[in-house]
Amino acid sequence: MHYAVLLAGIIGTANAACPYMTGDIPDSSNPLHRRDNADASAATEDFLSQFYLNDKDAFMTSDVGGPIEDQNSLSAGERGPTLLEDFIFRQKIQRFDHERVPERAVHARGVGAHGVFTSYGDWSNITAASFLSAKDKETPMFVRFSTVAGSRGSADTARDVHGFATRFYTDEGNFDIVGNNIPVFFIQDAILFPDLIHAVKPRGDNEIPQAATAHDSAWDFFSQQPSALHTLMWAMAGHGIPRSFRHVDGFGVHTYRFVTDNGTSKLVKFHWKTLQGKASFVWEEAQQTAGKNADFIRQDLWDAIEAGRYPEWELGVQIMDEDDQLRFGFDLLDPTKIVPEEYVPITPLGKMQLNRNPRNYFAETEQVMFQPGHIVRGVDFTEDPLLQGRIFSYLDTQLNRHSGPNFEQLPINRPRVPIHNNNRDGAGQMYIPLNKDAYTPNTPNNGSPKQANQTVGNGFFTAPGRTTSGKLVRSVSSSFSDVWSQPRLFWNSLIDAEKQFVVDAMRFENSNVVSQVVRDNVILQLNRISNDLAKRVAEAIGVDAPNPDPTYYHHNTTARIGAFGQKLLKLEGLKVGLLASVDNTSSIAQGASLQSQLTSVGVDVVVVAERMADGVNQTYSASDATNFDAVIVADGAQGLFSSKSMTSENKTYGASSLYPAGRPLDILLDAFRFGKTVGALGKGSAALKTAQISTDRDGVYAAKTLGDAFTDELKDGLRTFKFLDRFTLDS
Ligand code: HDE
Repeated sequence: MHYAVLLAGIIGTANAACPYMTGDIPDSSNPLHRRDNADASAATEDFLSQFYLNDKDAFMTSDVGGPIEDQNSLSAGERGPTLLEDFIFRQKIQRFDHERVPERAVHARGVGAHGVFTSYGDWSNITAASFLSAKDKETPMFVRFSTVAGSRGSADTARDVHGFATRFYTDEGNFDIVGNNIPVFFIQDAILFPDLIHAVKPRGDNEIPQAATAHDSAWDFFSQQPSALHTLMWAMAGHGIPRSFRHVDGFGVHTYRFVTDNGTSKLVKFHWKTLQGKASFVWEEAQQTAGKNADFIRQDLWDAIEAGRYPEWELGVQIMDEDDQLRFGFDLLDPTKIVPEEYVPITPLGKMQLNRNPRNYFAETEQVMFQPGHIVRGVDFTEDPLLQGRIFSYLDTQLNRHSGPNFEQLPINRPRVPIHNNNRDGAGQMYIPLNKDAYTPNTPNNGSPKQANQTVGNGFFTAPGRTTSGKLVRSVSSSFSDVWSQPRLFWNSLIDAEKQFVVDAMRFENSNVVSQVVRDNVILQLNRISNDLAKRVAEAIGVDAPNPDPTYYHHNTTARIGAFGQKLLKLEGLKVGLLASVDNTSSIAQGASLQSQLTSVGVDVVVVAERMADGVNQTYSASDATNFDAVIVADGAQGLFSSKSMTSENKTYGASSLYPAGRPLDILLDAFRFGKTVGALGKGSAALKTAQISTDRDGVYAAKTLGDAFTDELKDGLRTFKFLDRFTLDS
């Protein structure tokens, strides 16, 4: 039924000559068809606005355009039964009953945004892809970030791999890089995907636990299918709980091919590097956030874009020769492997900026249908068996979600170029094809639509040099068999605090595993990566410390692999909580002064007090350390932090009954223990004393008055983001 709404939207717009509806030849004056320097943002607006349905000052109609005069159902007499004849009632209820489409089988929880890709140069020496054909060439984009395991209503901060799906609406059709924020995957053969997902998803009988891997079946699978170990290490190390989507890198995971116009091919790995810098939560913080604001991460992206703080990523590729497939000691077709940047550096190709929120979540974010099979000329697949399976799966799942093959005609999926082929009919067909002879070859239409390679010589997708031969086998390639050396490379490359986070995460997850056999198997596998890791996890989960199993042990390391320990590149969209008191107006006024010093770096100050008042943005009743990236106690608010206010002898449970007992002190303490910057102004430093937080510690700042010195320290603290010395390491 939603097609009817779309049609109504189209009919209601002025752009009756839209080339997408008529199939006209591209018009070079149309920004959507300009070959270079197109204003891609305007192009998105131009394109999507054809489909906007604006109800302003309109009278209500039924789906077929008749007027609806009231909202009462038709009954036989004032107190009589509702009549079947009431088509208005039936249509309204029926439409409501059909509002949902099946949520995605995986990656159900997500958030989308529009953006623009700008090429840094003319890359025709490595690819014929037209969006990379000229310096400054702009291409409209849509991106959807997601978690994997949780259902559509699950919390954003569940520990998980995160989807990073990007679509380029290029002038030669849609190109999707459907990637993740972790550069490797759990399995090597697509046929195991249902097993992986069934193991990770909630139990079959009681549907517990939601959006979590801390249960028997997940760890049973991970420990019996050790190809999962590498991805698991990344997820446990902090990449599984990012601070926001703005702060994650993205990866194409598989090796792909780039093909030039003359048919030369190279192997490439896609990388999206965040230009905000990487930032992750710590586990207790992520858990607390899930309860306090399950929408934390989608809200972060939405708010940043609404405020004009457009997040950016650089698209780069590692470029390798066809002959390099086995050169690095592992197989480039194996999706459980990274190519260390020391072996092959990343060549930056261009930049993506996300600059526009969707106008309607369902129509855009829910209906966007990414597919690894959406490639453009100049990009080709490889024989990676995971990728090969994905090319089938995504199309199949879209058919299920949208009950037919015409989902590519939905506004968010529609290529921004005219479509001409002999595909016909199906549920919800939106075009009225004028060609009555839908076959090739044909004479009535002079052979139209013509095959591209017969006309412009640029028709091929498949790299002309690709060959394949071999016996039919059902087996994993022997070149895929070492699944322990790279998890060890990852472990070796972490800083101590990150290693501790891995250990803590595995202790947490396996403490929830009931089966002793599964826990034993987990330690057996971890011990193939590192005896240190295995012993530390074993100690907490009732497994004997194992002796070293050194077959895959080595001392190699690689750079830039962790989620922590690197300074942020931008502070935009971070929040500082200023803990103030309505009883001291000057404490509240410090909010405006602090804000004026932080506006230039895009940081927001949130003034917290006992109740809403002038200059107060949030109450203690609604606040929590998870709301802020740094917490500062204002001069004059120290009275709210007396330890006495924590005792039950005080019948008011704290200085005020307006918020839970001890809340201001909890905010300060939690911020400190989550590794955040904390500080105090003037007499506010008494609060630090009460909390026993020493100003000698890194990331703890106290100043008599608010001035440049203090805000510089605060900014530096925010850039550090997490003070890792706050976390206790195993000795
Ligand atoms: Fe997916 N995956 N996947 N996946 N995947 C889906 O497609 C699948 C894999 C990824 O925001 C589904 O439209 C198989 C790797 C993202 O809309 C489904 C295999 C990577 C998204 C599917 C994989 C991903 C999906 C569910 C193993 C990173 C969300 C709904 C062969 C490179 C896209 C849908 C969005 C979604 C199948 C493995 C990323 C069922 C069979 C590896 C980001 O088709």
